[in-house]
Amino acid sequence: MRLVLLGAPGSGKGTQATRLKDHLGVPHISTGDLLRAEVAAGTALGVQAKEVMARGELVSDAILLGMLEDRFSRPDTAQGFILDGYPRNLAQADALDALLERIGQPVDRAVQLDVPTEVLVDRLAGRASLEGRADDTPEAVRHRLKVYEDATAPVVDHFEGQGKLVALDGVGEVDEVLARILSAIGADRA
Ligand code: B4P
Repeated sequence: MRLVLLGAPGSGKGTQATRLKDHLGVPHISTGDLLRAEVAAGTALGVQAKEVMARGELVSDAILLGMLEDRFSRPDTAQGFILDGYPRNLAQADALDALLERIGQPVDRAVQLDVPTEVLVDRLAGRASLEGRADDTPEAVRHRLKVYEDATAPVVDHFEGQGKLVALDGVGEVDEVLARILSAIGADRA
């Protein structure tokens, strides 16, 4: 299964991907986690990304594509993958299509998690108080939601045009949302 998870910040992409990887037996590739690992390791890329992420803006497409090409060169992606956090704009969507076509691993399904803004804001405020992530401050969250509306929402149409989109209600207990995703991708019958 080659799956892309779409949705606004706080919609549950990372939360669901962590669980889906165990159900599907494929790696979870989170561009947010890859970037945070670079920041934590203090690499040149991490130093560049740190301030951009803290402001809630998108890190440059070139950096993201380089990171993704590296990740997809590892053999574990041959069995499939769950991609979480990418693509975040139409240029990234086109770059992803080209990369996956080159390695013969096209996306099977893109799952969009729909969650109202007030729920997103509540969830991210909850994470801010628990984890203190630099980009979960109220100001950065407002900006991330705007970036999502402006740059990322059109990516949904990109996958819809390819007939690969599944849009789901992302509100509810984590296990309820997981069950909806598994059912929608036909992975609940194993
Ligand atoms: P991400 O790490 O992708 O952050 P995110 O959008 O907040 O999603 P995440 O997956 O972490 O959160 P989730 O909704 O699961 O990106 C962070 C930053 O990295 C970006 O702003 C950008 O700067 C940079 N970046 C990443 N990818 C990039 C790209 N492709 N291009 C450019 N820049 C990029 O969870 C949020 C909270 O909700 C959690 O506390 C969770 O516990 C809670 N939650 C989840 N599901 C719930 C449920 N059903 N009920 C209640 N709470 C729930």
